[in-house]
Amino acid sequence: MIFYELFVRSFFDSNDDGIGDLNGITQKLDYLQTLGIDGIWLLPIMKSASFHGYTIIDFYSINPLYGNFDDLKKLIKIAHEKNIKIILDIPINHTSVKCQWFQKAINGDKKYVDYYVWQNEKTDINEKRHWDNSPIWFKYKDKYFYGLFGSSSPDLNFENPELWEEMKGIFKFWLDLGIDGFRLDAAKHIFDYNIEKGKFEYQHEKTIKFWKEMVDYIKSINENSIIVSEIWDSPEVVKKYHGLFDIEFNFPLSYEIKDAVKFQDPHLLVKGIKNTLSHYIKGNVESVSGNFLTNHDMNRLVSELNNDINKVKLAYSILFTLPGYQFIYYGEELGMKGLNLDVNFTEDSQEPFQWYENGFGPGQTEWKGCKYNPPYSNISYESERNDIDSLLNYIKTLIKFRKDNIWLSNARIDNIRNNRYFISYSLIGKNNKFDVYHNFKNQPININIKNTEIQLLNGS
Ligand code: ACG
Repeated sequence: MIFYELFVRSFFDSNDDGIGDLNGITQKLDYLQTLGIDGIWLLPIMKSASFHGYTIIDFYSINPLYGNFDDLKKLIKIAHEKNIKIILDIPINHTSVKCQWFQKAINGDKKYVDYYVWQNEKTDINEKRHWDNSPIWFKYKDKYFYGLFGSSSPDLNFENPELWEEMKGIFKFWLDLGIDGFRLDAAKHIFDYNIEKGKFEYQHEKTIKFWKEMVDYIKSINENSIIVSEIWDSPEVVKKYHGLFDIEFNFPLSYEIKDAVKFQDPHLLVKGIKNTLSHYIKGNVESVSGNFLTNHDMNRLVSELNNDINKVKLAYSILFTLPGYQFIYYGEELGMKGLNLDVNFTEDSQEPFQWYENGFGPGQTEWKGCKYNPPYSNISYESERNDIDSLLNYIKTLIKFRKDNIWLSNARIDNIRNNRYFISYSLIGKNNKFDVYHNFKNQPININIKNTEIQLLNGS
């Protein structure tokens, strides 16, 4: 399966307010179908005060700027007619400070006080987030609350069993509307603060127990639902969750592919494959690897690879010749640019999708200016759709290759070899086998395959 990660605000605007919306996606389903994707991952669409939507005010609502429930149902219906599934991003680790639950908690409603994590006698309110030193304790009126993702998003307290039931209600609500599954935001963080010890600590066993119950519940409503987990961590941590979710995002592989291409070092890719796809080497796949190069938290690929389009194409060739499913972040198929210099400030990789070369036209979103993707950059649907050499058409070809060879998703990897400039490996299915070669040098190289000298062009 190939998924398209879609930021509604930036995609297509159906009502001329400059902000993308659900009807806009419905209008552009033909584009997505022609691209060849099988599923859309909608970034959060619930009511939220933040531009990205990860701070939810009401889990049972749709951001009015994006549309209403009828719009969503229509989108799902037409997407299904085109064999496209819709999965929803669902950030349940925290709420917005504007959420009614938090407002009631602040006003002393006991039920909701227990929904959040408050300072106790052991708390060190100066403790910082382990990966970037951001504060995690915030004062609201007279109390400090725990907010791993910042002052506007207090963490929910999953020690409280009532919340487990509340969450099931939320999953059911969206499944009943026809949603095909979920992208579980911040999945490793459900139990990451040890209240008894008064310190930050990942408690993976407890988190796994929580998700097992949620996954079983979701599957009891729709056994075909698709559950994707976001666990941004080392392969060792990701492995703890193997088998729990249908698809696991493979963050370490995304780094290894990009670094291998950037530094022209195939050995890094060998390392990435061995460390993160070992289950495909052993042929024992419990959770599908969700492979991607970039997402909304990261630099866009063209910027990451210093505008070297050959390297960009090589990275995509690698992505589409590994087992697992692929996720493409919107706009990446055009080669849009953007740098997220700070993980707390992600607007620069979420710029309006560029439909037109001059920067305006029907449906073009313009909720923010385009710092990285100004008009007349030759990065637009209009300029690329009929250009046979465009990145858009390159990616379309790769998607088509993948769809013609569905067996690749579960292929076993064998015979991984590399030298200074190339890597080769075999992908093996029940009745099929491909030998894959990627050339990392910026010029053709000669290699010997079965006693025949073959020239490998720059790329794959
Ligand atoms: C998700 C969303 C993101 C969203 C939130 C909060 C969560 O995609 O858009 O933020 O709803 C951590 C979390 C992820 C989270 C990102 C932003 N993503 O785990 O769930 O932060 C290290 C840490 C990771 C960390 C990553 C961030 O371990 O946990 O992700 O850094 O850079 C090696 C290591 C690996 C290390 C990496 C990178 O690979 O093995 O451990 O990861 O290097 O150094 C949104 C907004 C935020 C806002 C929030 C409320 O974007 O600004 O605050 O909503």
